[in-house]
Amino acid sequence: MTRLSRSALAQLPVGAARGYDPAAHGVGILHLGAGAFHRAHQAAITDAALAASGGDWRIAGVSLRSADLAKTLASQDGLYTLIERGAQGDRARVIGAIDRVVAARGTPEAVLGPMSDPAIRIVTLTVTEKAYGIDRSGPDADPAHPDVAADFERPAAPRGVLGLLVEGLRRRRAAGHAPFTVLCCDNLPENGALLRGGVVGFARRVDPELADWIAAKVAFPSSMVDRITPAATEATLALAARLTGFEDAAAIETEPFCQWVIEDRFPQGRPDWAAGGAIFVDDVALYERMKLRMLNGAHSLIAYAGFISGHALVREAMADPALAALARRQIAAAAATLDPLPGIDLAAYGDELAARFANPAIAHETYQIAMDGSQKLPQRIFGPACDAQLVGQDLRPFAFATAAWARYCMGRDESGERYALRDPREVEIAAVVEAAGDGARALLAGLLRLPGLTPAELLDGAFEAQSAEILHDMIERGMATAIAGEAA
Ligand code: CS2
Repeated sequence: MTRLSRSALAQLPVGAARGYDPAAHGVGILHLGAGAFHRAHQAAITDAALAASGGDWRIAGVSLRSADLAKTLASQDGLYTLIERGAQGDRARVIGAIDRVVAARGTPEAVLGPMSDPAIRIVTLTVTEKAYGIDRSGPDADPAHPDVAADFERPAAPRGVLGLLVEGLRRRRAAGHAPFTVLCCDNLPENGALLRGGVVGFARRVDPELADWIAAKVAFPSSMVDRITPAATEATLALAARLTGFEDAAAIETEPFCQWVIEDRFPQGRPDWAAGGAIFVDDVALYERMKLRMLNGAHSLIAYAGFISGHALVREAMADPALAALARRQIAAAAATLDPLPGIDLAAYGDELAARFANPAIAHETYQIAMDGSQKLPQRIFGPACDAQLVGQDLRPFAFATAAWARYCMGRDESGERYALRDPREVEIAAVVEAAGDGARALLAGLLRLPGLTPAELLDGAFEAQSAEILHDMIERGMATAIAGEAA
């Protein structure tokens, strides 16, 4: 079978490409973190924008960890197949928005070169919560983060996200070029303001004048991104070949749903992302909170409770009536903490979430979502729990999700088998687990008190007591029984 490449575009089945010539468009966006999520979301929407309205807005992607993707995409002229999988069946489309992907590990110039190029007008990011190194209480750069600490020492040869952005902006300023806009697309609350705090804070320590220039000149719009995208497997590649007739080693699969809500602050211009379905609003915060609390909060509950009770996939967890009921309870409890959103029916949004989680065509691993809990729980579970507590709303759903995370932190399944926690704070977590022995109360207290993790108002009160009692039950009777009891 022939490998996907530019010359294949004309031979694709009808509708499998958007019909514009990718090579006719220059590069205007640098994207950090070119993994499956970016390729299923921002790149797909940019593809639609290029087809509809043109512009020099193709994407140079940066892979911060692996070099494989860079090589594979290079051998396919940057093209890859995106398969949407839903009730209507599978639909494949070849995406032409990515010009190239470069591997940046150990070669900061691969990122700094394009950042210094005035043709790059936007830098977008999906690097995951843990990669930033931002102290959220500031927000400010977190000197305890290994990348931040290393980059403070050698700011001209950075390896971390904040260091790269600051050095890139320093070079732009030195060359007399206008700065690029920085668009965060990770699942963090008020992600634009957060990243701005981290970047300006970093710059403040290495070059205070540069910090003032960034604070005055660089736009950091917030954005809310949503598309459930599991890791690709061999089956994904085989399906892509079947649907397009071309071999594709970079194919990915995703759900039909796709949402991108963006604050419209792009001083150097932007693609016509609205043509690809993006929504531009003045303030993204309400949408972000809705998505982080309702979707991601329920996802985390399903991931921890599902993983421990033996469900490898989210859709399998949703086929367990008791766990599905708890997922719905979580969605409703999260919705109750939100201010109304213009034009959005939260109940309908919640129903849609449950249907998306149950999508029989999407194999999304609970273990994948369980990763990095210490980076996710604050905005997904603790934030809404604080708001719920303020108005006397029942805290039980949030306590149950917290207990399920704590059970997962024990690092052993119910048959005693060990698994890797995959959390940047796993050494601290393991120390708490070790010290607590089998005591649910001590374990929960220790985990909640990891420095900077839990808001003070959730400690020592009903929330902590309830979480500890539920954790005790999960350990004593097993997760499946705890779930069934909770849902009854
Ligand atoms: C998930 C998200 O892995 C996770 O933590 O909750 O990646 C989720 O699938 C996306 O935010 C959906 O838009």
